[in-house]
Amino acid sequence: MTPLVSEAVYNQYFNALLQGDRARCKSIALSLLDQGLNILVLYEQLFRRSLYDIGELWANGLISIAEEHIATAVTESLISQLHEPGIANGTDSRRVIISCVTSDLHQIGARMAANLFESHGWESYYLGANMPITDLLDAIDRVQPHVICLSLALIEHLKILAVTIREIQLRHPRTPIVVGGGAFGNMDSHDQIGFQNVHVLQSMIELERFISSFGESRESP
Ligand code: B12
Repeated sequence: MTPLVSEAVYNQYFNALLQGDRARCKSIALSLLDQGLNILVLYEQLFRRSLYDIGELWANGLISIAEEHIATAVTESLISQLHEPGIANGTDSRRVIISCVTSDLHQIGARMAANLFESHGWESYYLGANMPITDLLDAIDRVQPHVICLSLALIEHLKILAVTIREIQLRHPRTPIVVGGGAFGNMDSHDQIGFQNVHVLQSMIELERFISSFGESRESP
């Protein structure tokens, strides 16, 4: 994706984030939206990029866990403050369940996905981090979603993902499953992970394309 947030603006934002300066981060984000940038650009080029950079600093021992936690909290608060839900279309609304897999605590990508569906008028049921499989299955039975999204940051959790998908597909073989998160690294979106009806998507831009092309003709689950 062509960078639309300049290096200078990114650096200002990143420095403010490192200092935990939420007000400054918010004002930079708002001014980008005022300039007409799509929220997805902020998701990718501001929030994702800065948290990846924070992750590198943390992994190299250059910032403390506290600084990482503050940056994460600032980002989560901005994502929620800047979110503008679309209008769900009553009983005809499409429903989506979004969840992290069991044991995975990285929930920001999942939150972005939930917001994105909502801004397209879907009813999104966001289950958050570290979701036990049995409770996820119960929620799916109850909500009967048109799409199920799963997120995971850690490669170690790919086995849990496989178990989760298998369990879901035993009960709901026709419901499309979308998976994403840092665990997929540079995997191409067209790569298969060995399951039918499972889409691997790398970013919110790709998810937006998926949502936009989700066929009118699809039947309800
Ligand atoms: C914040 C953070 C945490 C927080 C998370 C809190 C929270 N509220 O989410 C906490 C402190 C809990 C945490 C814990 C750990 N973390 Co951590 N964490 C991060 C950090 C800095 C940012 C994560 C983030 O939000 N990124 C921004 C989001 C937007 O990016 P994203 O998740 O990739 O999502 C994008 C895409 O992947 C995609 N996407 C994501 N989900 C979905 C879902 C769908 C359906 C779709 C379509 C797309 C999609 O769209 C998003 C936008 O583009 C990352 C650094 C990094 N590179 O991400 C490390 C990182 C992921 N963590 C790491 C590690 C090692 C850990 C710990 C093991 C540390 C420890 N020793 O305890 C634990 C593991 C906890 C667990 N069991 O899950 C490593 C993982 C290395 C690896 N194995 O691959 C990283 C990469 C840091 C690093 N550079 O080493 N972490």
